[in-house]
Amino acid sequence: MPKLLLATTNPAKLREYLLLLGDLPWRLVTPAEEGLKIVVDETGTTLEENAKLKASAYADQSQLLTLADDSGLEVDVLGGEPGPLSSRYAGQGASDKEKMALLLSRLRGIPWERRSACFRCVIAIASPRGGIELCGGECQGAISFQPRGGQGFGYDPIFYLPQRGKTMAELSVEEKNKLSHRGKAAEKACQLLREIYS
Ligand code: ITT
Repeated sequence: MPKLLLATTNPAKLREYLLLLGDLPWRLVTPAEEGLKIVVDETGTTLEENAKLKASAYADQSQLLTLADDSGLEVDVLGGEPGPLSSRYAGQGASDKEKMALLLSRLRGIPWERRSACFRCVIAIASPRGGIELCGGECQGAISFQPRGGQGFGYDPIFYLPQRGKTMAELSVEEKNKLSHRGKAAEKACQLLREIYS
């Protein structure tokens, strides 16, 4: 089976992708397994630009078909912040706890009806020959008043899903994959991969 490189440094994201893409006729490999140590400067201003930067940097280095994503949380009352800056929201190296605390402090006093938010994920699939394809997915929800749940990563404990009556961090990885922004983008990525690259 040919290899497909999952170009992420985030172990929780990787875990989600191993399940989401597990049925594809590619052997899923990680940067660590391929001995790759790349730092990609996410200098783009959009998720699309940053997803492309990551996927093409890893595809160049590895010479493998490569999938990367850039994802983020958009909070309506904050004009779409933190958006592409989601991972660096409370400064480079800040913990998930610090990022959530900062976001909750920015939303202090904002009532439930105005706490709507959306997780977005853009996947880029880059071929070592230079071709690149994009697809995306979204998940609507609201920012809760305090964290709840111990699964997932990032902002999951404060991302409330009204249709489930739970935060994203109260779902198992399988349940999260069924409704998440990444799950929806990965479904399209699977179709693209089967159509274009098999
Ligand atoms: P890679 O770039 O190496 O893949 P990363 O964690 O830095 O890892 P991003 O640049 O895409 O990934 O940053 C996205 C940030 O947005 C992530 O660190 C979380 O804080 C947040 N985020 C994205 N998807 C999320 C999800 O499914 N659940 C919770 N938070 C998420």
